[in-house]
Amino acid sequence: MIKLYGYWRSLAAYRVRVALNLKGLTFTEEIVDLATDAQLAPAFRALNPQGAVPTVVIDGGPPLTQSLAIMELLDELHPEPPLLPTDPLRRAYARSLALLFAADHHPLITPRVTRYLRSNFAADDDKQTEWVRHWVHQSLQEAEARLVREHNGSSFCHSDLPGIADICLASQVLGAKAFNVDLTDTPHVNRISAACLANEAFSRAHPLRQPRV
Ligand SMILES: N[C@@H](CCC(=O)N[C@@H](CS)C(=O)NCC(=O)O)C(=O)O
Repeated sequence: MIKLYGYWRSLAAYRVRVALNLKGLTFTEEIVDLATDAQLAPAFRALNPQGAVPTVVIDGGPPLTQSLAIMELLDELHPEPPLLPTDPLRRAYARSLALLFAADHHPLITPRVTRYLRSNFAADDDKQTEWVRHWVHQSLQEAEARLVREHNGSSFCHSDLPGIADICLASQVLGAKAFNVDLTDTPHVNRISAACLANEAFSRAHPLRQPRV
């Protein structure tokens, strides 16, 4: 039995939901209400000291954190359909693009960062929105430049199957849409994100299709 601790609008939890759906795995999701800082409660921090979702428990085993590590574990435990291309160079491209989003850009827009901007730098709602838009747009422009160079005409970023790079890209585009970021300058990103959203595994995981409480 797979238990996901997540939250409807968490982009990182969305990634894990998509990966679970792509693998055809059944899971239950327990809501950690980020709106009320439930992630900071001692009971949840006992599961994930970072105080962040996603956190996954498989068959009552140890809690697993970090969406990329969780997705790669799922891929190793359930190899079909693969979440990484078979060609070593394309695997490296896929991991690198996934990290661009999950390691470098998405962390900048998490609640802990915007909370700190508010409490320590007097950033009001407008300033926080400007901050989020800036980093989300920059990440997608950087991905666009990468795809111009790396894309080989496949349906998704690096292959004809959606994988970790596509999942991370789709999550960041959801963030962009939520903050009304103008994406007219990222056509490759937009085409791949549309291909992802047309896939049932992605649409079922969509934030707006999740329970909120
Ligand atoms: N790099 C982590 C990010 C985890 C993360 O920051 N999750 C956010 C929601 S998308 C969270 O729970 N944040 C709580 C907070 O910032 O207080 C991953 O990919 O799993």
